[in-house]
Amino acid sequence: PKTIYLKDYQVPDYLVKTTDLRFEIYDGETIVSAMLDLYRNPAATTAATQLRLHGADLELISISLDDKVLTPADYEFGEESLTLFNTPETFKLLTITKIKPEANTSLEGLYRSRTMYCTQCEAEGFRKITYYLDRPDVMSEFTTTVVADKKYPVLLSNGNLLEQGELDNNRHYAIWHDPFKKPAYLFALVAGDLAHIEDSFTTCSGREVALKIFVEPKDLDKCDHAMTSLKNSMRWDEEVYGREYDLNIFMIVAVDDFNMGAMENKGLNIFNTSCVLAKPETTTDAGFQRVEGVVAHEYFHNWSGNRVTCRDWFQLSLKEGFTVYRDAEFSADMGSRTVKRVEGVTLLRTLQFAEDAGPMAHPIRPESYIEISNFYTMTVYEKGAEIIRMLATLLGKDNFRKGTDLYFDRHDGQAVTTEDFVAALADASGRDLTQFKRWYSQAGTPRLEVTDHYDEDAQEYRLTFKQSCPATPECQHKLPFHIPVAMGLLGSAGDLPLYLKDAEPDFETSDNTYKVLELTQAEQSFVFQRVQEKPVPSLLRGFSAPVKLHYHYSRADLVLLMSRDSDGFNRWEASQQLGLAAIYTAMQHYQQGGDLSGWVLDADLIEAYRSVLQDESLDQAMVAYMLSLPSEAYLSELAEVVDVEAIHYSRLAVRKALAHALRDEFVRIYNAYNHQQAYRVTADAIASRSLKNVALAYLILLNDETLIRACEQQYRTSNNMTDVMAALTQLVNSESSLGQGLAENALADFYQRWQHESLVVNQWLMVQASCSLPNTLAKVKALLEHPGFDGKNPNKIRALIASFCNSNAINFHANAGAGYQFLADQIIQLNRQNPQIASRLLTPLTKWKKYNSQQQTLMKAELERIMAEPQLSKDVFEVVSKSLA
Ligand code: HT7
Ligand code: ZN
Repeated sequence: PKTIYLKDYQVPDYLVKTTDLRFEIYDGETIVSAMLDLYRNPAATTAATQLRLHGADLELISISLDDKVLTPADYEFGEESLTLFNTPETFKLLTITKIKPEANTSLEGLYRSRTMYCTQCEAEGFRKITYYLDRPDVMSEFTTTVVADKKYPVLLSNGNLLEQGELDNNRHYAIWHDPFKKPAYLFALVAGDLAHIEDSFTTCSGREVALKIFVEPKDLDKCDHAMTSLKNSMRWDEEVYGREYDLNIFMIVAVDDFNMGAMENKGLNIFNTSCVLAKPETTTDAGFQRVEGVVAHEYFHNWSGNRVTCRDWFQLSLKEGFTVYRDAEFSADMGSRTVKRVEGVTLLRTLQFAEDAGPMAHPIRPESYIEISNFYTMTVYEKGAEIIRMLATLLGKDNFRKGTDLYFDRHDGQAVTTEDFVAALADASGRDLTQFKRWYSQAGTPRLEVTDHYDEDAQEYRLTFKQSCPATPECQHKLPFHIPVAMGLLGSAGDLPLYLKDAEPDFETSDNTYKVLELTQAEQSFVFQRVQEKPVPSLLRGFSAPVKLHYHYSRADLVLLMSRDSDGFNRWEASQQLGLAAIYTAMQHYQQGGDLSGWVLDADLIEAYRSVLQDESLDQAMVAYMLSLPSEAYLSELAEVVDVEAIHYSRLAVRKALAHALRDEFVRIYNAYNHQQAYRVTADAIASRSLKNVALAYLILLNDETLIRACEQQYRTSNNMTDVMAALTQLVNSESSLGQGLAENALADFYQRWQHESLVVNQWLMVQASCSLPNTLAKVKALLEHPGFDGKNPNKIRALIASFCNSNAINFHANAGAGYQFLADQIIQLNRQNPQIASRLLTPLTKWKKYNSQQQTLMKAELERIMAEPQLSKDVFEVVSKSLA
């Protein structure tokens, strides 16, 4: 397969003024007529006389240019292309093609999901619908006619509805017009027998917008949360970014078969059901929060992505990084800012840092790709959002807003680059962001080594930062990054005032206990004056940059930070550092052949955790997070060589030790919050449930009959899925025979009760696939044959196969490679059926270099087996070949 390079970018030879589409949907096939009004691009360097259109899996029925029917002499088919010869300066091109949505298992282009037809065109799916210039810098005004049998009463496309009516043969039609020029990847169409809820929103300029959420009729009772989230998002974008919605109608459609979370098609967002449906009985708190976040994310794309789009797919982070930043800030404003930051950083530090250290590492603006679908990554999305966050930190609130205003004004209706984005921010703020742009072109996670020196006589405190960045596939030697380090200094009584030597007085903030230091060199020092005691530095507050920070904190320092830091994020971070140290001590013991049963922790450590439990000033959600030890995934990311068993058993031993030592506190907390109340989805209510369930997870480790029965009672009597799933998870993972017996009954009961709710069945699959007890692989294999599983549905594949391989290290890496072989078999099967999903499943195998030599050999052998498959998709080929390189 061919590699595409950013350096080879060329403007398109032709542009499309208008695109008129007509879809005739019949059982088994759809006829697509496309009338394109084309003109030579005035910006092209030479006057082209050929037009190369993209097209894949299409049957061409006819093609005419300015009413003249073309013959095969006038054109040529290539791989995914159709080239027309002797094309004039301007012309109208009419193509008629036949496609087969029912046979489309890739879920790109037009396909059938259960009872409806729907589309997914990003990134390059439109070429599976008709021949087109399927690239984001070709923007056109679309009019779409959808014709179908009346058994599909709802016919939708982008923009505003122009007309609808009846036709012969029990058929009907709808015509939609989108007045905003858009690239083909934002095209959407839906036809189905759908129910909807409806609301309206009055924009800041007083325009009335109809809001509709379409779902299968059985799901109509699960749309309210998405609607509330949508209205909150619309208001927030007006207030925080000055962005108003622009069409008369905004629609969301929920689809059960979907490769990703959702898609921001202009005026017609299409959502994975898992990201739009929610009600307390079927959806966990995390599910509710996901709906809120994804609804906001897709809505925010209307400006950051649709009105201003990407010039080419190398610029993907222009819209995705920025929009993730916007949705994270929205969620922070809707709930608890610190909690949202802890969750965001946890995701980044486990999954994105691992990606940045592996064979698929790439800068947020990659230089090359084989298959662009492989670059919808944690790096482009999550690290991309961190880059925007750093810009916001460096510019300050007002300048950042001036910058985004300028960006939207300057580039409305255009397809632009990340350079254009940074230029707008630089121009609006007057800041030089030249060095900052290295974040766009250099991959890898920078490492910050921090040392300090306190001069008691001079009352001066010096902090020295050394930055470095490991080599990544595209670059061996990195230039220093521009890194904002938000910080403060703690004395025995809390935050100290900061007097930075040689610094300009800080006009922007009245808070003199908080500073943003700007690192631009490989090594840099900062001296603070009038420091009356040796301080403990609170560094990288709010995780102000996506780096790995190393400073040698003593346990006493961490206890101080955990209890006194004014920065909530760093309080949590200190708790994690304490937890890490405790796990490392146990790991050392285990790796030297020691026994971890009855493992105990130092008394001062126990007291530190006890004080968190007793700290009334803390948000309960933060208490829950501070008591949760670093995950196995994070421990693996930090390890040079991952010792799967040592990580699993040491972490478990520390958890058991905490459970024994703090039993009374956990019981008190569990009882205090375990009362049936009407379910509410407020931040406070979510926090209480989360803390109670963290306490339960500790208590269940004690293997105490009363506590196990309490857990089972919680499973049976709770009125919401959060508490039901929390209890079920603990029973399923319980090592006691009582717990195992109760788990078996509960699992049977759960399926019996929820078998008709596909999303709930997915949670049932997930809890079993993630069980850390032995023999889980056999259970997972058996579940592949269960009626609750469907090998064509991405959500089911993620729930069962991906959960086992990504969230169950102790089982995935056990049994002499049986887990690896299982995964490779699944990937080989999916390679042709759904290449995007097959490729995404590969991730755990790509990490083979981080394991011991025996595991390496076994994992590599499976990658080689996949590589030897005939007809490997571009998606799978790219990831496997880069992993083996
Ligand atoms: N912009 C959307 C990307 C997306 C996608 C990409 C590849 C294949 C399938 C896909 N479905 C949606 C989602 C978003 O980030 O908003
Ligand atoms: Zn997005």
